[in-house]
Formats: sequence, C-alpha cells, structure tokens
Amino acid sequence: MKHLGKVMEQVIKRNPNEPEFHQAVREVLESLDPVVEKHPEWLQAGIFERIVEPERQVIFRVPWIDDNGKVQVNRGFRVQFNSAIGPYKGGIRFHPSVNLGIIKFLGFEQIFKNSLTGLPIGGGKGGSDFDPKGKSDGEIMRFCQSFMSELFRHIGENTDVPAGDIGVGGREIGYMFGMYKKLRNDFTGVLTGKGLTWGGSLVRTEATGYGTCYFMEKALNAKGKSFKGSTVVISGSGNVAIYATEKAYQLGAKVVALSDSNGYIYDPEGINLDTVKRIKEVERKRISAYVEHHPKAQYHEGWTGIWTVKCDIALPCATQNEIDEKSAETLVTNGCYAVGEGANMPSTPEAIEVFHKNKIIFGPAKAANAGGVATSALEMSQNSMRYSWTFEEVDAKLKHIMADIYENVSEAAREYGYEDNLVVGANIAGFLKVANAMYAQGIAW
Ligand code: NDP
Ligand code: 2IT
Repeated sequence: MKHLGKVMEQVIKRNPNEPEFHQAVREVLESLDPVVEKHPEWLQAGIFERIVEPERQVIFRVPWIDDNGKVQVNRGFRVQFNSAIGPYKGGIRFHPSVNLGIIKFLGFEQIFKNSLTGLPIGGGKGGSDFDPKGKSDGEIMRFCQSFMSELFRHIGENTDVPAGDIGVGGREIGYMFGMYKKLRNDFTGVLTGKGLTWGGSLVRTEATGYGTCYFMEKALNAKGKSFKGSTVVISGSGNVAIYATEKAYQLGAKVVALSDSNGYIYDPEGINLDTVKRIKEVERKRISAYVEHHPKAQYHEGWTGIWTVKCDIALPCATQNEIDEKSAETLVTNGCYAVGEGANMPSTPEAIEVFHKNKIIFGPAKAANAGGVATSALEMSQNSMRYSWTFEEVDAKLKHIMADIYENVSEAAREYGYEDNLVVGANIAGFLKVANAMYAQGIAW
C-alpha cells in the first residue's frame, strides 16, 4: 500500500475493535495504488477518505417477548454506506456474532459488489445479534416486527432497500414487509426477496448460488476447464450453498460435501439435494440429519474439516474467514484448482495468498456472489414496472450479468498489470464507477 497507508491508519484508529472491517478495507486499499497514480484528482478530492466512512449508521434497541412471556432485548443495525450510484442496497443478517464491525465490513463490500453488477444500487447492510436458532415461528415474527418498527423510518424504495442474508430468508422478509406496509400504509418494493405473489422475483431465491456457478464457469472456461465432470465441495447448507449445489449439478459436476456450523457431511455418491432441501428448507434441522436418510454418507463433527475433502472446485458458501491459510494449503495439496466465494469474505488474506501463489482460479466474493443482489435489483425494476418477468427471462439476465462481471473484472486486472488476479480486478472495476460518481457529485457528500 504505497499511497493509502494513512487512510488505512485512520480507519484502524477511528474504528477500533472491528477486525473484519479493517480486513475488508485493507484488501480494497491495497488494490488501489495503480488507480491513485492514474487519478491524482481523486486523492485531492478526498475520495479515499470518504469512501471508507459510512454516510450514515443507525443502531437501535429491538425488544420482543419470547414464548415464555419474558422480555428479550437485541441490538439492531443499519449501515448506509454509500449512495453515489443508487439507493443503499444490501442484506440483513440475524446471527449472534453480529456487531457493528461485521455490518460495516459487509456494507463496505456491498458498495463494490453492487457497482460490479452494472445496476444502479448503492451499498448498505443491516442486521441484529438475534439468534434465530431454536426460536418458534411466533418468536421470529415478533422479533421481525419489532426490528421493522424502528428500521421503517430509515428505509424506502428510493432510499434503502434491504434483503436477506444469514438467518434472513423468505419467512423473515415476509414478516418485515408486512410490518413496513402496516406502518407506512404503502405497498412498495422496499425489501427484496419477497414472496412470488406479493412482488417477489422469480430466481431471487436461487440467484446467489446460481450466479456463483455462472461466474466460476466463465473463469474456468478461460483456463480450458469447466464444472463438467468435476468434484465439488461446498460449505454451508443455507440459501447460497443449496442453490450453488443445484447449479453445479446442472453444469455436470458432482457435489460431495456440505456443512453447517456444527459439522459436515460427505457423500461419495454425490449429495442428494432433495434430501438437503427437505432437511434445511422444510424441517429446519441440522445437516447431520442427512445421514439418517443416506447411510453410505458420513457425518463429521467440526465445520473446518470440510476443506480436507478432496475436490477439484471449492465453493465456500457459509461465512467470513472460514478458509484460513492451513485449509487453503490442504485444498491445494489435495489437487483443488478453483475456489469461488459464494459467502462474503470467506477466505482470510493468508488463504488468498496461498491460492494466488499456486495459480488457483480464484473468484472473489464481490464478483462471484454478486448474482443475489443483481437479481434483487431486477426485483426492484419489476416492482417499479408493476410487472414480472418469467423464470427464463430473469435467469438469462442473471447469466448475462455474471458473464459481464467476469469480463470486466478480468479486463481491469489485465489493464492495471495484474493479469489473472481477480481480487485486484474486482476491487478496481467496482471502485472506479463509484469514485467517478462521488467526484461528479461534489464534496458535501
Ligand atoms: P443462510 O442463513 O441461509 O445459511 C448460512 C449457512 O452458513 C448455514 O449452513 C450456517 O450454518 C452456515 N454458517 C453461518 N455462520 C457460520 C459460522 N459462523 N460458522 C460456520 N458456519 C456458519 O445464509 P446464506 O446462505 O444466505 O448466506 C451464506 C453466505 O453467503 C454469507 O456469507 C452471506 O453473507 C453470503 N451471501 C448471501 C447472499 C444471499 O442472497 N443470501 C448474497 C451474497 C452473499 P448454521 O445453520 O449452523 O448456522
Ligand atoms: O451479500 C449480499 O449481497 C446479500 N446478502 C444480498 C443483498 C441483496 O440486497 O440482495
């Protein structure tokens, strides 16, 4: 980091105890030296200092009553990071590990990811330290209603449009949408990931996982490889992992392992996706339940063990920093030649270094998982038109968007002297559009 070391120092000083946020910022700033050299006017205009500071951060109390009549209190967040190219857009995460630093890292990543989609959406993220595990449907509903009873004042279809993330799927979006509509008396596309009969878009559920595979297929093809005939390991067993599995199968691969935060399953015959969908989407059970239906499959305790399973392609689709240096080395030693990030920031910086050193085809999260938010933006378009496209139409647009992202990212890497480094390519390509817009709009913002 030749030019932006001072900016990084200030970020650490101003945002203490937020290691994930520092990690996300450092990776982007490290990529931008060649951009600074080309655009000294952006240095002059303080673009770099401004882009690392959220435009607005809201923290609020979320009280709710559990099934025993006891009052519970959680903390809610919405970080509205950057609106240079469109309304704030990004998911809401419900997980006990959520804190301001986590939401800021996710919101910061979202700025560049959303820019890469080519669609007019700014960056934001929200969430709560609420743990949905083991909660009844009624508890989930009361929590979501309480969360929205504060969030509603800060969002809107042209202001900030939240969606799902870890712990937030169709059910939670429904409860939040219902509360927003009641409070505002306004039926509007304020959230994405809605149900299909009330403004949702076809393919949104599948979009992140499908998009990751579409992106990786392009990256593999560029090196004379493809999913066809390959063995794939996918971490997580939530929304992103399930639909990455579905698309990997459709592209001719065999998926042999999936996981959750307790452990992983290995099925040498190939994971049966119908069983996984039933366990996770309908019964809401742990992934270990899989082996009750498939006795030839194995369940192993501990989620990091999944990276010891031999594979050609690895798709981390669970959470941040789930692949460390050691797991990366194990993957490489076992012959893995491609890694595509379905989750946000799943590889540590040390792991990414291992991948780059070993010439692994590496699709960074900002680019590889942008299909979810891109399809959210397509949902927003359909809501504005009061019209809906068919599954085939949305899927074709998603495929096209992911192919364009791959082209733009690899072209930016080449142009700035980092051929094949899609991390640098994604950071630069995502940054340029936002920086241009910020520069044009003046310094008050
Ligand atoms: P889900 O809640 O549907 O699934 C999350 C999965 O990851 C679960 O299997 C969960 O296991 C596992 N997981 C979560 N936290 C941890 C942890 N700390 N350690 C180990 N495993 C963990 O979330 P999504 O599938 O939506 O999100 C997965 C990732 O993809 C996240 O990084 C998210 O930010 C990212 N993403 C999501 C998008 C979307 O459209 N949904 C879009 C782009 C990125 P368990 O049940 O045990 O907690
Ligand atoms: O990380 C992400 O891109 C998401 N969780 C999806 C955000 C969205 O607005 O669809």
